[in-house]
Amino acid sequence: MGLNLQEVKRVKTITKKDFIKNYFKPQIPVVIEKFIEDWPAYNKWSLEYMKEVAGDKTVPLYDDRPVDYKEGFNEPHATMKMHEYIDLLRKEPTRYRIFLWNILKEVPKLQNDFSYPDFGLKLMKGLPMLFFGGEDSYTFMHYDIDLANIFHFHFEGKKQCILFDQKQSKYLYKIPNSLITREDIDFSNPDFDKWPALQKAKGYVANLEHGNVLYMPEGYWHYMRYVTPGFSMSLRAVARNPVNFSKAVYNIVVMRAIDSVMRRVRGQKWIDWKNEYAIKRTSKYA
Ligand SMILES: O=C(O)CCC(=O)C(=O)O
Ligand SMILES: [Fe+2]
Repeated sequence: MGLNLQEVKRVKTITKKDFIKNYFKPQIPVVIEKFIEDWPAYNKWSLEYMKEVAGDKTVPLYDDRPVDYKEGFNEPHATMKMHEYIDLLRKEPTRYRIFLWNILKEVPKLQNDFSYPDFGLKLMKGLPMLFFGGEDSYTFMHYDIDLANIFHFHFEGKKQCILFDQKQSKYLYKIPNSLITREDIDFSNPDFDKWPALQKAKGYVANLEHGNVLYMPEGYWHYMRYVTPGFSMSLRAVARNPVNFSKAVYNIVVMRAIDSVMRRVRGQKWIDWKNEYAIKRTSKYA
């Protein structure tokens, strides 16, 4: 038996009114399969195209090593030229991922390939982020610091996303003062002897293909596995729920500051304490 996951509902396309009523208001995820077929990106965006337009850029890469107290928040583990990275992706499985790469800043002309869709939410225009991954690489389970509503557009290849809402946090071995779960949990095949509380969590799974967009409601946990090499773009809209909005402000102003002070003062002991506390706190719910 695996995790208790239901498939995210899939629709071919959707009106603004139906999106707001059926998904945004009740905060339910959805995959829209054919929303971007009129974007130039739908036909143009591939790994090959990214190599052409961004080949010379130096890109920040992340693998799945655990958090190290010496590293800053989201500090990359390696860098490469984009053309080298794309060749590597196509050649063999690699753990290296690009995470949170701002395309407007890096390759402004990519802006011409997409438009900001009108879902009835105000999208943050300055922050279209790209994510790349090789076969079988994954982005660890986390939620975003601003608890935003996220629209995740996928290109080339296949990707699997596992989602949980914030109510499930107590079953997920969440690390205190951070936005991640225990990094030694394999969410594609969790060991319930080691992580029994996970059996109580109720979540969602979505399989994305080229051109699909996944809507993730405010503060949703997400774990993403690249089944084949590919990339995605996320657009975001500020959390509207006042509780989520205050959590976002707290995370950005207080949580990050606490973490950087504690890493400096306590070093690895702080990281170790957080990891142990995650087990202690979640075990009560197992
Ligand atoms: O696609 C990924 O690798 C991660 C995406 C993500 O975390 C996000 O869109 O917030
Ligand atoms: Fe994220």
